[in-house]
Amino acid sequence: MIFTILTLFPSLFESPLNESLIKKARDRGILDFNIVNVRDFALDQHKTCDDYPFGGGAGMVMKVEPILGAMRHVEQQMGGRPHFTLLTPHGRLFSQDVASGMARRNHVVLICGRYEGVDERISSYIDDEISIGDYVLSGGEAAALVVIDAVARLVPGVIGNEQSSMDESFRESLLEYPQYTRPQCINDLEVPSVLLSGNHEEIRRWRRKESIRRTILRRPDLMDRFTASQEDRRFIREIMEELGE
Ligand code: 6GU
Repeated sequence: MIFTILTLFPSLFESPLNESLIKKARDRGILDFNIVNVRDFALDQHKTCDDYPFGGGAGMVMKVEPILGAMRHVEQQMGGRPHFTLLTPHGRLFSQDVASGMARRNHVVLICGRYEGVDERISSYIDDEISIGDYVLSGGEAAALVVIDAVARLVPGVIGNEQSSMDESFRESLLEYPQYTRPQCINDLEVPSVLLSGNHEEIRRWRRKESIRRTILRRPDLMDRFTASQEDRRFIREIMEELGE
């Protein structure tokens, strides 16, 4: 899978895309990255990429022509029209489902806008607009890295099956259960004894209940699209009783 990134700050991507999982996937030829400097496609001598907003107001607006120039360059380079996504705070919300959809594409282009915005006419040329959450970033670059990380781990071969089942559990809309490793005791903080019992069925039940407890306490919104089994409904009743005590 190829990610092309259109940005005014190409150097921001150097280290994050050359470490760990993504670096290994690159070395194995599973992922490829193509970083394009939008400034190279500015039309004037000064390489201007932003300008004052029509109608007045604070901040600058990113111009359309340099982005369009970079998009045409990518089409010619790749011999076809890839899927173009603009990263912007007013896009639709990124999620595990959006990531799965992207992971099925051969070539995704991520366009990093600056936070004050891109000239609205860019929307006539792109396929999707995505935001990663309800907070303000100074540009789409950090968001692009989030999207790349989430999508890359869904591309076959990038990680083992063990990990991918963890990503699946988020689609089931429950938070992960608490994890522990050695030592068994740190400053009086003990590992829950059930995890040392060797009883796999008891461990499974404990983890399931703790996943549900966390979700109820931290992300009650996720419970709306959770379909509980008979066992889950019993756990929910128990958790509610425990909370009431
Ligand atoms: Cl994609 N861009 C910016 N600038 N801010 C954001 C965002 C994107 N997603 C959340 N906040």
